[in-house]
Amino acid sequence: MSNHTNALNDLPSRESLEAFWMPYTGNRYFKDNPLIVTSAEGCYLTTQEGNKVFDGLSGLWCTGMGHGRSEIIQAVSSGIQTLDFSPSFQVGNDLAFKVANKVKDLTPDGLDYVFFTNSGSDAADTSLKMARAYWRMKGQGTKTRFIGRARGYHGVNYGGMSVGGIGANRKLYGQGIEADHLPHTCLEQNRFSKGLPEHGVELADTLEDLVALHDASNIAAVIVEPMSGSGGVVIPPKGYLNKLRAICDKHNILLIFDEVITGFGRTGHAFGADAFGVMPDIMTLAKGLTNGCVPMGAVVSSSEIYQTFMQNGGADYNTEFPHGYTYSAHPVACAAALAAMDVFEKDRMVEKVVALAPYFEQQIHQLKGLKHVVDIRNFGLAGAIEIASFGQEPTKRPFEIFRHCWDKGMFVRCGGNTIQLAPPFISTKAQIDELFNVLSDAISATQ
Ligand code: PXG
Repeated sequence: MSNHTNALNDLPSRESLEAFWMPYTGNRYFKDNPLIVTSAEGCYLTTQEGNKVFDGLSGLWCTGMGHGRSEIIQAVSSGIQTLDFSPSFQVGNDLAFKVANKVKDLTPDGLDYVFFTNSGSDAADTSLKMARAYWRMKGQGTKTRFIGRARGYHGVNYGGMSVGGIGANRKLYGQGIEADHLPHTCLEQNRFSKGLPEHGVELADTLEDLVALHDASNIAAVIVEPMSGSGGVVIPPKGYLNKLRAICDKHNILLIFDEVITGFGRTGHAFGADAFGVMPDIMTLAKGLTNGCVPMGAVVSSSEIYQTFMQNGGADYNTEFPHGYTYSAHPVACAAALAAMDVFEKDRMVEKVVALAPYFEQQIHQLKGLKHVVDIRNFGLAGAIEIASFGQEPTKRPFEIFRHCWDKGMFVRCGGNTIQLAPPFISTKAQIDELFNVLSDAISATQ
């Protein structure tokens, strides 16, 4: 798959790579060893050298339905020609209402109001502001604290960073917002579990300890990913999310599900809330909402929350929620989202994931026993392989494995001490085989 076809002198010079300060990237290594993608189609990326690379992470968990979907491209092309921009403040574009209705229809009953953002990070911070404002409007303005979870990821803005539980994403930035963290649920007894792990439901009880510490009168919301993705595919133990929900109900604390990764099919259900049978008060979305092709996020809230804003908003021309982005409900993003949700339903993406997930599970667990493999976790079409630390450098081997795989025509993600996988929903069994063959060789080749 990695035949070098084009002449290397077509590649960009070292100097021409300098100006782009790349996000979440070792810039110095990259610019000496660049990996540049120039096109994508279906399950494959094409590199500058003309090599095809299987997209084992669906972009960054966002292009589950495959690259270059013609229906979405058409909708975006004609959408931008019809309406390139129109504000969403005091004026609304026609597509925005359609997208909101469609999101309302697809998400579980009871999540009925859709606030648009530009990204998952914006959605996380919007959800936190929504939660605090909600309590203030209810006359409970001391409810300001948030509770996240170790290994959680809620984007990079100040609120999401603070409730996030990945140290490397926080330690350089000083004071965030008031947040505590539940422990993560990656227990030793759960290693090599297939799907939902058996042990760890009791870890939800640490929420009771945090309530005892701060008192519920000071806590606005708990925010978790129903299944965490970039923290290393951490699957909730059986009964864990139900227990979190029950404790939140008991103490009048809002429950926010960050479904930026679990939304739109990844789990084999439309949303994580469906997969795990637990309803949040607020859900955040991004990524799969447009199948990744135009940036867009959303926060979906219960009627109770929306109506509280309406009832406490003052005169009816007053802004009830003083919050929003220039590009909230951008018409081009709306065109992409409408088309993407249409494809999601018409091509029965959830059924595709349900059909392929057992094979993915079987194949990922074949890696058990390879050297360095400490744990394997999977759910739906998401999986992670935890790799033993190289001395004091836990991220070194995963990085080497990622690079090795890329050279063999396979994109996998290295994140912390894991290799993460999120293949496209439209993958074939043969492509899954190839993914694990290459990955297995790469792990074996690592020192
Ligand atoms: N919440 C969750 C659960 C996410 O996974 C965000 C929020 C932030 O979304 P934006 O659109 O602002 O990036 C994410 C993003 C990885 C990886 O390595 C995952 C994300 C971002 C970067 C890397 O898996 N997810």
